[in-house]
Amino acid sequence: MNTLLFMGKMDPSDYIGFTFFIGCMAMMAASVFFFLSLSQFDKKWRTSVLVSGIITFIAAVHYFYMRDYWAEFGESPTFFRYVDWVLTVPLMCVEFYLILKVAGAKKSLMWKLIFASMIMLIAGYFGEAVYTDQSALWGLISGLAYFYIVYEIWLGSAKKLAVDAGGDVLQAHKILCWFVLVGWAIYPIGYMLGTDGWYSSLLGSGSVDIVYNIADAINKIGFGLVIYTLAVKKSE
Ligand SMILES: *C/C=C(C)/C=C/C=C(C)/C=C/C1=C(C)CCCC1(C)C
Repeated sequence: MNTLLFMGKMDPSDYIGFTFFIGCMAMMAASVFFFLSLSQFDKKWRTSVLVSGIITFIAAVHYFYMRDYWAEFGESPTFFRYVDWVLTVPLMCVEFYLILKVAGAKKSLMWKLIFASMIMLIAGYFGEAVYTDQSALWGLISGLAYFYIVYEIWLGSAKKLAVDAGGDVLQAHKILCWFVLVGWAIYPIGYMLGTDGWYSSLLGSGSVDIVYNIADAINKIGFGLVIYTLAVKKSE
């Protein structure tokens, strides 16, 4: 069957399928919102909002496929999920760089964050899809890369730049830092619900997808709105 045209039957009690559907719509709506707002910003801030729109747009396309995959197979679309993340999470790292450029952020900061995010995601994919009997180990490696990102933006060079920039940029940076510390921390919970490890006796197992879908909506759209708000303030 042509997956592009296939419309899976929706079971009314399939609440996981429902979150895939809503996720798809929310990401599409957010993209339209970000794209159509572009002309109101000063040139300097347009790129940041454009990247927010690209992030939600990439997610919308993946949600379209994931929704379909879920409807057809009733399984977690782990592959599409990670392809989505591998594209969108580095773009979120780019956002940190873009807003801190006013304080003289160097590309090396961006590459450091991107590199750590790739380690985080590749290790996560290994643990969730490839070496599933070593999920806890790969989860740990992924978690270390995650904590490196948290360190870099909360206390490291990114923090220093944000303080130098001050004002609206510092405020936006702080909110984005909270997104990474709290919003991103939802993902390892999903991972632990979906894989076996020492944590299984504590958490049991549950739906990875519902956790990931909620986390994506918060992080991709919320993150984008913080950037949007900053751009609005700076373009006044
Ligand atoms: C839009 C998608 C986003 C912001 C995805 C973020 C994903 C993570 C922060 C994933 C983190 C993981 C760990 C820290 C350990 C377990 C494996 C992962 C990949 C779920």
